[in-house]
Amino acid sequence: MKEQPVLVDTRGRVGVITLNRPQQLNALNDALMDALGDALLRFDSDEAIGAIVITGSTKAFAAGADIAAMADWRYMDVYQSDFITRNWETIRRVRKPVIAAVAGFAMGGGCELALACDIIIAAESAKFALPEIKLAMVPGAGGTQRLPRAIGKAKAMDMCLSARMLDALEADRYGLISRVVPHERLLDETLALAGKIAGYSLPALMAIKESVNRSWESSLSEGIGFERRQLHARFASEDAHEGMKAFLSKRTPVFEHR
Ligand code: CO8
Repeated sequence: MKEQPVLVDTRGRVGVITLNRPQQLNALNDALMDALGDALLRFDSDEAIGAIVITGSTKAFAAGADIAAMADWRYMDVYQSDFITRNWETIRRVRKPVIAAVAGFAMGGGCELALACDIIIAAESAKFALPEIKLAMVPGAGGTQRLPRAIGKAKAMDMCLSARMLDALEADRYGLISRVVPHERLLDETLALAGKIAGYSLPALMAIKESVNRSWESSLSEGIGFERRQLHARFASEDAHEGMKAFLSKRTPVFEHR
């Protein structure tokens, strides 16, 4: 039977997507990226799902774009197939929280995929690099844009120009990731976090995600204005009234995700 490039599973309100090309260290080819995009959009439109986890194997989250697939491509191949935009950008359309659970190598496009997620949980074994320069390539899936926003220009330039690899503790210190956990606890800790997030009111989560992302792309006053509208809109939410009333009557809120 043909191997599936991604495996899809659900744990309560959490959708779990596992990159599944272990022999190639989850190198990202078109089939994998198309399947990842499909799985993300399916979970995003599934009312029973409140958060999404993307993970890889114990050795690699993903070692980058598939070099074997790319080696013979020419300009017209990538231009006409709309390489990157066609399937790499799908993750930007997802409105629910997406958490990357990273063990082992997150390199090149694999590091960029993690950077496109909302939260990155790294095992102590995680290693992050944008080594495209070694191939005379450039990070082309958002690396030169998201990395400096995440860790600042000085560290980002160092990583992009020298191919410097960061271990999990360095990545944590520089703000590239959200948390470091023991290697063997990666999935349990990530699923616990994702489950907790998925239990909150989904429209509130979506509003927060949209608002934080807006902070990357707007001036402070535009961002504050956008946030204000999100705040006002909360008063149209049944969950917000339930959350506040439950607090006042010292009971656990029951959210209907409305
Ligand atoms: N593409 C294709 N195959 C890969 C890749 C990859 N990115 N990475 C590893 N593999 C394959 C190896 O060729 C090897 O295959 P085989 O067993 O058939 O020889 C297998 O996976 C295991 O790899 P190694 O034997 O090399 O394992 P090591 O533990 O010795 O080394 C490393 C692990 C350090 C991760 C090493 O494999 C490595 O350096 N890989 C390449 C990393 C890299 O350069 N990534 C950037 C790729 S370019 C990129 O992402 C461009 C992004 C820009 C646009 C984004 C969309 C494409």
